Amino acid sequence: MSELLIIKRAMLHRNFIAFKNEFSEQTYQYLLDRSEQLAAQLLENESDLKSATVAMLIPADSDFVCVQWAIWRAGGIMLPLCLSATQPEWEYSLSDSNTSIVITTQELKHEISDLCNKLKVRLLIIESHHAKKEIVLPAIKSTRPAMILYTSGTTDKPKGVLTTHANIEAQIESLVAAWKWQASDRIPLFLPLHHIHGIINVICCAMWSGALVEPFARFDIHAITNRVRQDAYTIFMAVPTIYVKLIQMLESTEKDRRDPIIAGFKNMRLMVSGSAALPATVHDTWFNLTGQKLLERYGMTEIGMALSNPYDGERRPGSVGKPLPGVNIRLKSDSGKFIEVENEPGEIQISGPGIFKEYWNRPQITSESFDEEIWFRTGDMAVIEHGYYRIMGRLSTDIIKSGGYKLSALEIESTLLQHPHISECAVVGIEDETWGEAVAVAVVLKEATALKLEEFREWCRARLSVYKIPKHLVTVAALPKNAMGKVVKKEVNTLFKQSK
Ligand code: MCA
Ligand code: AMP
Repeated sequence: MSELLIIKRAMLHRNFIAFKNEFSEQTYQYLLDRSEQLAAQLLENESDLKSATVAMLIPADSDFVCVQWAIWRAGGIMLPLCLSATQPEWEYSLSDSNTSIVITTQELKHEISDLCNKLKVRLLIIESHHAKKEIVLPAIKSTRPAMILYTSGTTDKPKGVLTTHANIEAQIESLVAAWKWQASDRIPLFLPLHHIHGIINVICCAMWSGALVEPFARFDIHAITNRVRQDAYTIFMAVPTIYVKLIQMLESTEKDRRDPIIAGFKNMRLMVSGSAALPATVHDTWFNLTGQKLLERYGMTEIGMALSNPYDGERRPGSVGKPLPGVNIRLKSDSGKFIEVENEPGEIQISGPGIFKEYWNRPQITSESFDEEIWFRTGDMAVIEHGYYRIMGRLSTDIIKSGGYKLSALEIESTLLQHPHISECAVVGIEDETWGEAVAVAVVLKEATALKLEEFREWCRARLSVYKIPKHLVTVAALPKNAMGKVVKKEVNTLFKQSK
């Protein structure tokens, strides 16, 4: 049987522990067996899912990998759903992706069963034990589509980013080589599993290497630092907000308890930050506290990881280093020329085997996102300084990065416009020490109405994931507009600075 590379890699480490928590542990052999049986459940009487989309609503533990591998081994495309998303957000993802099966657990099924009925989608509940059945799995070529992840951008609704097995393998191989992943590595997993930071950088790299993953349902700072204190981990991957929260926690913890935690961080072989800009002050504070120089890297759902500070060598605060193995990069200036010197800013364009295949069902947007068909236009500006790339910001003010999540101001605005008191609104990201940027909204109210922040946030809760809910609100008589009638986001941002 011709198996995917990630499965072949797991076969090299059959007896190693892949997942472990307080109560149980699972070997790679267990993941292989269980994913095979789940693949049989998915296939029913078919011989190949023929690239059907299978959405997974599965908690972050060994079952996540079993289901992921089962979908792949049965010939499907995995679509991991955000566990904390709202019903309208799930409905959008399932409909837009033409999902034909939703796979979930006994505990979570009640949350999604009505929606599956409404959309006439098959709902499959994973069983905790399977009678072992002989099955023949289809041969899956690496050029076949493997995963859809929804990402926000400059369109109002999120777009599905489709990657093939070959794209994913290239993304994993690049990181395993650059960051020297080993079978002896142990990593905590607390990042959400509907984005590549958690799926590729943590889970897939670990599984490729025969390493051990300790999952947490969320970023539980006390449980995680308790394990850090016990020297449980060799490697750690997080977004800047998490380092800010760890610094706040350590600085407010008594020395007796703090010192062993700091020793645990100091003993790790690698600590990585990414998904948003790591302020140089946070890099320095972390170094002064723990002696660890955070390795900052830059990536994107469409391209995987592209730039990284070195594993060996200078890790420069405020910089994202150099291209990772297999990644080609160029900077294009406003005037359309390619930049060949240092200190001149340009848009980052990336090509290579890790670049996604297409935006799901959006051929026009896909083709507009590439220059000369192979260079993906990231929309991020950068400059080279003394040999290292530094990210300068994004071309679009409609994209917000909060807590490591990429948010579309347009998507949030279109939801907020459904509020009965709002006649117009403009969403912006404003600087925030903990979250990087915090979502803020300026609203024009309908006549004789009022809006209180707390009530408004409550209204948002049923419609938007928690990180998309505005943290700040101002009411204005009119939104600042340019001659074309477009809201000027820079001026809305200034408005918030003045209101602080
Ligand atoms: C939560 N809260 C927020 C936000 N999120 N407030 C403002 N802005 C936010 N973004 C509030 C909640 O309303 C709640 O308030 C309180 O904070 C606690 O919420 P909770 O969700 O429990 O927070 P947390 O568990 O501490 O979460 C923080 C987090 C999480 C761990 C940093 O946001 C996270 O996992 N972020 C990582 C996302 C990620 O993986 N991004 C990678 C995308 P109250 O207490 O009042 O109710 S992939 C990517 O970007 C590319 C490819 C790359 O390069 O990696
Ligand atoms: P996503 O769409 O969630 O994959 O987010 C990708 C975006 O995150 C990139 O286009 C950047 O804007 C941002 N990003 C990721 N890593 C960094 C970093 N180290 N510094 C600044 N921005 C980053």
